[in-house]
Amino acid sequence: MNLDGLDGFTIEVPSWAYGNSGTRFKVFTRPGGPRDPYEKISDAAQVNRLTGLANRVSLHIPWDLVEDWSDLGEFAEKAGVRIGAINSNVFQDDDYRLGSLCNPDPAIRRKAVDHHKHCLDVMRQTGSKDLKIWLPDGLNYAGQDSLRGRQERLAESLREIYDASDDDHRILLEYKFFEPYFYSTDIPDWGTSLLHCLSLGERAQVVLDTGHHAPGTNIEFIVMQLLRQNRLGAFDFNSRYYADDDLIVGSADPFQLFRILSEIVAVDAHRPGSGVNFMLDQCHNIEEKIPGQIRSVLNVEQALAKALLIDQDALATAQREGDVLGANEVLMDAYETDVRAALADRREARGLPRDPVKAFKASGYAATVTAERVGGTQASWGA
Ligand code: AOS
Ligand code: ZN
Ligand code: ZN
Repeated sequence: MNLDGLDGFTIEVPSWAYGNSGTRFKVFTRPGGPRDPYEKISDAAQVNRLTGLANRVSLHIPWDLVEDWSDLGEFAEKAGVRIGAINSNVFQDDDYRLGSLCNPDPAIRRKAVDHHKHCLDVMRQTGSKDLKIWLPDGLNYAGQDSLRGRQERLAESLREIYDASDDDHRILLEYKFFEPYFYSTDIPDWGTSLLHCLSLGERAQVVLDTGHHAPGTNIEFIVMQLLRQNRLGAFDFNSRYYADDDLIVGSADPFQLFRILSEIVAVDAHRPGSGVNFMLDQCHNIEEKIPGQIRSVLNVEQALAKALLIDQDALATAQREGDVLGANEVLMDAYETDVRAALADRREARGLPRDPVKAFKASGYAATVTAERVGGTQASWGA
């Protein structure tokens, strides 16, 4: 089984996956939860240590504020990881009740643009190259604000952020069709995100969060289309049942994950340097967090391994000859192949544990940090 295509493939993990999280009704606390960004990075580093797959950690500003960014960067490197995308946050401030970059009040737009400029500064100090923007902006009622006016304000605000960024920075623009407002959101879909990116410039690219679509949406079509335009900047991988649940990627629909990664493999976008940042955007509310993240990166690796097994020549022949069932069979043959033993062998050959979840449990890390992390306040989804 040739899985060489996995060489160099990595996944970025989110700092917010390790802090306490929960539902709209209750945040659950776990013993040993991280109290600051350093401890979140230590937890994230466990995922990389045991899988060899997760060498970057996304940060969230202001949830992950520290006094000395280069110190945090050095700390991360000593732990074997580095700082990945910087996520702005314009959804936890009273000022943003009516929006941030689209707000009708120019003073609030100014504050939101300045926050993004601050994030660019954090990137300069941490060596991060990606500014990831997800906006909570939207409307609950028809007529509440001008749909068109908000797009103009958005374009203007994004322009200022883009122009303030460096030549080696990327602006990653995420879309979501609902929440926190429900009549409309200001970046509801990939088309809107892409239009803004196209007018900003080449360094602006779309983030596809797999949880942010209506049921039944053909996500792999969107992946293909963005790749065609060279504008797929990143994924936020997760799984959903009804809404943006941020559940473990590949847990609800592993076949969908395979289909998405098939489009990636078709144009070699899984290779390092392709420009697609494969990130997780997840919260582990009821399961253990570090093993949850380990499971997530392994699920992505497994789906990618299966996508790499697709016999592209046989597929192209069947498609050309109009062999409908034959073409589908080529895809299903790859998907149905059990790659677990081959992946375990591959890990072993690289000095990694065959079963990273089991190895984490045996490592005693959870007990050690529970003993160490006494006092202070644990970080929660948010701070
Ligand atoms: C929100 O629904 C988005 O998925 C964003 O990516 C958000 O920044 C992330 O969930 C962390 O809060
Ligand atoms: Zn997301
Ligand atoms: Zn989301």
